[in-house]
Amino acid sequence: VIAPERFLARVASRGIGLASGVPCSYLAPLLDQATTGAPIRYVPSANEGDAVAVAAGGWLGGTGGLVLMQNSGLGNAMSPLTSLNEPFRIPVLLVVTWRGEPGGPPDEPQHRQMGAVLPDLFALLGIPATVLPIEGWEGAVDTILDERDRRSGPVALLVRKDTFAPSSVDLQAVRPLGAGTLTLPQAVPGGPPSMSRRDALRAIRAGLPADAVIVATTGHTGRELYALGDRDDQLYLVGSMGCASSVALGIALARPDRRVVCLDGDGAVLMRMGALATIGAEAPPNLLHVVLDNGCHDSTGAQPTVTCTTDLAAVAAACGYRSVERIATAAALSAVTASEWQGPSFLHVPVRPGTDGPLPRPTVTPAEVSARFRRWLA
Ligand SMILES: Cc1ncc(C[n+]2csc(CCOP(=O)(O)OP(=O)(O)O)c2C)c(N)n1
Repeated sequence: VIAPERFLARVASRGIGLASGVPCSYLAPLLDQATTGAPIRYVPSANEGDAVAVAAGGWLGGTGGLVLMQNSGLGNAMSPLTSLNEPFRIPVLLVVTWRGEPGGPPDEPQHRQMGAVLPDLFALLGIPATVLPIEGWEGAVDTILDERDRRSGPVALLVRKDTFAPSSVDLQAVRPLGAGTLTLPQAVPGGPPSMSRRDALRAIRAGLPADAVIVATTGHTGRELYALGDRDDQLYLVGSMGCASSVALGIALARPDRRVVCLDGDGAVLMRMGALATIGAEAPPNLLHVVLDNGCHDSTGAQPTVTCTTDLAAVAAACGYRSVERIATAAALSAVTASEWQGPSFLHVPVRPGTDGPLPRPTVTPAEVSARFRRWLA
């Protein structure tokens, strides 16, 4: 069996500094060791897709990413793997358990179907995947990481039962369980929003310090930010809806010296609301999460979301964000973004649906956007 600390040390020596994942019992020793934070920082994500996005953010911030998951969660990760890692050419090492392997040890019925198709699924996705052997595991790790570097994309190690030696980590001592104390924000009067999305973006950019980087959610938000002026310190996500805040979290953890701003949409936040809980728990002081809430999926034809009955600011407060504010005017928005905010900070910004003026699509490709963003941060 493989000693989990040796496995992590090996991948750390290949430039991996940030891990994220969702547990599988096969990976328990590795997860216990990772939870100690040595030699790799570990972020427990709410689902496997968020974990892929956190690792992607780490890479953008200059450190390699590792994702730990059960194969039953591969479907959750499909959106960022195909619409974040692939177009932006973001490498990541996936460590995926092979539950339900045909001919393998007896397993639960819910693993049968995914177990049967797992290697074929990776092959279809064009993601190199190989079983992590116990004999000669170091060579297998090195080979798959060489492949990661060669293709600048995801690669996977498939992990069988009893691959890792039990760990001696006392989890309760590392990350004690327990309830926190919560302060919910005051309710504010409703009424139609006065700001447009473009007003809000302009106000945010005007307020931010020069060293801040921006991660914009997919759809019209990224395009509208681009319309205001293309910059190397702006990342316009396409696809991977809901992953912007996890990408921003990864960047914020990899680069604690930089201010990181996530521009999110209400539909996107609702799609992956678990990310708010992870951000609240990791508590990066350099992260500002702005939700431009137009109450609809504006980018796809303004179909309503449910934020008229869901208080996203209260959700963020309940998840442990350090400060939560509701902001209704451009002047207030500039003032807050220019202030010495202490994150994780959440700004709930009601905006009008629709777009002011033309909305060009970025002519830079996603791969160019991520490469220059990473260079800028370095
Ligand atoms: C997983 C996934 N499902 C659907 C889409 C299609 N899509 C692109 S943008 C968008 C709407 C996003 O809504 P919101 O976050 O509220 O931002 P807004 O469009 O209002 O600016 C949708 C549904 C997608 N990109 N990814």
